[in-house]
Amino acid sequence: MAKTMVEQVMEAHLVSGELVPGAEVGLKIDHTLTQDATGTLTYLEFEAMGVDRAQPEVAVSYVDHNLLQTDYRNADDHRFLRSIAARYGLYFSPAGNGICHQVHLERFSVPGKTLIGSDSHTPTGGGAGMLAFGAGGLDVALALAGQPFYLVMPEVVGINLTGRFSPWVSAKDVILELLRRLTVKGGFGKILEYFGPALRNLSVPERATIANMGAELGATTSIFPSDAQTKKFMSLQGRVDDWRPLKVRGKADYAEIHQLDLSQLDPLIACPSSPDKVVPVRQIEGLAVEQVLIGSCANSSWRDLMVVSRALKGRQVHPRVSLEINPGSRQVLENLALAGGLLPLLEAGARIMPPGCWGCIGMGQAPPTNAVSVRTFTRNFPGRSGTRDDKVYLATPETAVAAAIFGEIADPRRLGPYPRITQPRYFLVDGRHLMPPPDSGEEEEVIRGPNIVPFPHLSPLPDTWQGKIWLKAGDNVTTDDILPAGSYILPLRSNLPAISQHAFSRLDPNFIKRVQDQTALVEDDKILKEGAVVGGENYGQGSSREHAALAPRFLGIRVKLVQSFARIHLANLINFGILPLTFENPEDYHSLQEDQVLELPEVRERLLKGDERLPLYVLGPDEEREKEIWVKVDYLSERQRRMLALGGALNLARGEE
Ligand code: MIC
Ligand code: SF4
Repeated sequence: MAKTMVEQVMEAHLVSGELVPGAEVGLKIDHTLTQDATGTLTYLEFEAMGVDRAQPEVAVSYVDHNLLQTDYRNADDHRFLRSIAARYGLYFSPAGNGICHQVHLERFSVPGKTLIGSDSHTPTGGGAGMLAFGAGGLDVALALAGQPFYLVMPEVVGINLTGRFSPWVSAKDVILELLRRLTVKGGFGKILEYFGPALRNLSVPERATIANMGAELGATTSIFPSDAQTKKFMSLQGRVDDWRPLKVRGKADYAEIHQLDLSQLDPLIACPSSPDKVVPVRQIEGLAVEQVLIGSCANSSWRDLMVVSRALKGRQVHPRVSLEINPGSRQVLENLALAGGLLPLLEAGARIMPPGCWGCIGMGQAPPTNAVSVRTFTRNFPGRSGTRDDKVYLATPETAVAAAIFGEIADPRRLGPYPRITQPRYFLVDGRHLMPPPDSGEEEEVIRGPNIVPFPHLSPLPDTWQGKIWLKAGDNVTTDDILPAGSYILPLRSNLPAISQHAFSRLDPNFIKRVQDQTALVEDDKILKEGAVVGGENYGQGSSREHAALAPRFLGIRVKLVQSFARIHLANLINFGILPLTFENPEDYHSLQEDQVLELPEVRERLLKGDERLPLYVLGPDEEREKEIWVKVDYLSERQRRMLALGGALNLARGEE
């Protein structure tokens, strides 16, 4: 059997472990990226490691998320990131350059290289044949310090793409179809490897759209071959020398194979409020729409905006609709202008934002109350837009522009002849705004604003742990539920004590008050100083933000007991010394309630010994053991067990005992 592309790239980067699904592997990392909302904490962690210069071949710090500067805080973060890049030898991409994934694809992607980024959509690079992972900031900080990236070896799943898109169907429909079939947890523990005859006609930006939203499936990452299309993309970027081939030479042994015929796809749309609630657009046609947003790292390439522009040419945006365009990068915007794509957008009544994430993470662009908002974005988790009870639908640029023109959800085929967009023969490439690292950073001063608070010391795990269940949640809890983003909370990303006050506010607006009341009441009572959260399946899906692990930890949550975890969140919990436990018998979930007191006897010793299952007791009013439950920790490596015992990865990296 031939090697999968994943095996080929992993073998070339393997530092430790074996490529056996379920085993821990350590990989050498060639590129790192951060964005501003996760980057400040990442660099505070990196600084705490005492390394003088960033070690990867390419390390880039992007500013694309926290673009509203309503006071000094986001602006201070941007300045801090610029100074850190100069001090430690990173590229710096300032506000206005574009979304990290789009810019990285354009300016830095190299087939066959490894990339980790402190953002869950880092797999976008898989569109250009990179093996690219979303990770917590601490994992990125460790890679910056030259350490390997550790992950549990996933299964490699093949996706065979055949056929050609029919008019008004495009790349986002492929991933929406996979979300419809497999759901938001269908990709867990898997890497999706794409192949098949359809790739001949699929450009790198289209592949990147598909790879990007593998994150919504919960997949570890996604990868496409590097072929003639990739070479064409890289020559348009003026980087043909960076091109190298990557393909399977023969028949690979995939764990499973999914068939997808592009010609059979209809325009699809994900309904509120989960990316897997996918239906054909025609099923919900006629629903009045008030906002249409086009952009995000999934759909803001030159092709995406050109198709919108062509569809709008000579037409007007419906008076009920606010159409807003968020270009993926300065390069996209420049080339859109060059190809005559900007004027039809302006004439039709669209609002053009500077390149960046904007409303995708609730940084402005919140929809009105009760309004339907159609977006080409990645996620529509409840309230993420900034408006409570929002109604956000996710679709292709084609379906989005149809909604903007008709003022209702409409099958884009109603728009008539399809303006197929082919890649231009020439692309304007201007790298002046990406700041390369200076030769030496020793003289550079790191500039910190008052909102940038140093990283706290995390306490080690006690021998026996006791604590209360502070929250019981259901299935598919997102990191937006655990720690919301949006324009009010994002400026607190560099200030852990402040941002912690918003933990779980979506699930229970009284959470903080409840925790504070309890801990204040019984200052000296060890039982109530720490807490646990109980959850269902796919706990922690969504963003890579490590704040969603760290803020609860800061408040005293040391234990998370759930039916299953999402990958990046699990890694983040371990990095910050939170015990990630799963039920041996998932039914036990139903027997636990908020305010019950739990005990994990001799948990530290059992963990370090390598026990795969642990006893957990529910305690009665006099600390008597009322009920025994068995919980699992069989997925933890020896390295992770040490981290948990010490209270987190930084304590391990600092050599604490
Ligand atoms: C997201 O799309 O949820 C984000 C905002 O890009 C996050 C990162 C963050 O929370 O800063 C992600 O996807 O990892
Ligand atoms: Fe930015 Fe949205 Fe992409 Fe996250 S998903 S990186 S917020 S555009």
